[in-house]
Amino acid sequence: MGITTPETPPHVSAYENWLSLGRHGSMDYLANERARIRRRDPGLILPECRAILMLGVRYADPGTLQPDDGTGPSGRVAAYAWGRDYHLVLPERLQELARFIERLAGSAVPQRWYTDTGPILERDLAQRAGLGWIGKNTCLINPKQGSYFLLAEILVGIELEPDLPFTADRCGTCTRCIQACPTGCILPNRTLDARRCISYLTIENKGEIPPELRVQMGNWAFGCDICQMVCPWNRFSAKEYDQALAAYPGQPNPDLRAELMLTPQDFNRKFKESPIQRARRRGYLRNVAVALGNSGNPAGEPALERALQDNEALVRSHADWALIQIRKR
Ligand code: B12
Ligand code: SF4
Ligand code: SF4
Repeated sequence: MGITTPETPPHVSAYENWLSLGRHGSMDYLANERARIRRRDPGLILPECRAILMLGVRYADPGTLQPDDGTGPSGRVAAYAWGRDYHLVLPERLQELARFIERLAGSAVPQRWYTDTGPILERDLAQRAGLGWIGKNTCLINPKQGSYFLLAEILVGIELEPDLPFTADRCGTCTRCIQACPTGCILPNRTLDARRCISYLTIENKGEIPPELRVQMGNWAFGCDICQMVCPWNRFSAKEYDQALAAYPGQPNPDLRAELMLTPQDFNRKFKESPIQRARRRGYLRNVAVALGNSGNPAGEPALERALQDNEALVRSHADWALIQIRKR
């Protein structure tokens, strides 16, 4: 945890510039006027705000993943999404912390809390609260914790002494993440072109995945961890993580053929409390089809042929593409 003030985040201009270049793609919620004004001035969210507590919660290190058993084409899911959705896990904790603050203060304290979905530049504020630096991969990295942690914050209406910003840049001359990114979407100014990021393509993008990018996606079925997995700061970081975010069985490496067979009921049951719900069945099966196509494994053909009859046009078109990839090989 670190503490910062509600002043304008130091790199808000990087965010404005990023939006003006259209690098947010279809994530309109980042670009609307209300969201922009609030990101610039956290005081608009809570006029009584005097301090912001920035919090980090660790999730599993994908580098600890056991190799899959090799029985069939399997996919990969980003480590933050292996278990229960943090949007469901963290609010309870934030509420508890908010009550704890009130107990300490001995009276009601105006407060607002968020994790991810608030109009807050979380990485920028976390850097100013001393939690770490912004790496070339654009992630917030802590020298001891690495970057496998999520951010949350509580805005409070009491004066608290702010921590010092983390001003050092520990990336040095390293460029591993930039070299490893399959789609080359990491830009030299510590932002990325989200439209080409696998995380965006598999989670936020609701439509077709551009064919030229499909081949770069490998077997990622939801999110992507590559630019963090190659980061030396994650090699020696602490490995303990919050057990409320522990992986569901089979989740890190889903069997792609089985996933492609999920009915809407199966999907909702399986991913009821998982971040994968965000992609909806049609987005997830679209990703699974691409991953199967990229596997080049003929064992995927029957499932893909069945997916050609799926009710969702998005699933059908990506299954068609995937079959062509397998047969080409
Ligand atoms: C939109 C979004 C995405 C988009 C765009 C990501 C991006 N890099 O811009 C997509 C869908 C691609 C994405 C992917 C992921 N995301 Co995301 N995402 C967000 C979200 C909602 C907004 C981010 C945003 O505004 N982007 C626009 C850019 C311009 O802003 P920014 O990344 O915050 O960067 C700021 C700083 O870098 C700073 N800055 C710029 N230049 C410089 C230079 C210096 C020297 C300094 C100090 C600062 C600095 O200025 C920017 C603006 O303030 C935040 C939650 C939030 N409310 O902030 C989560 C968030 C950033 N995501 C998160 C996560 C976990 C991920 C993934 C790891 C998930 C995955 N495994 O698939 C990947 C990581 C990909 C990557 N390399 O960034 C975490 C990051 C935690 C961390 N340790 O950094 C956040 C904070 C969510 C959370 N509450 O935990 N994400
Ligand atoms: S998450 Fe994957 S695609 Fe996105 S920047 Fe990192 S390595 Fe590139
Ligand atoms: S891989 Fe290297 S350049 Fe990229 S974030 Fe990590 S230390 Fe920085």
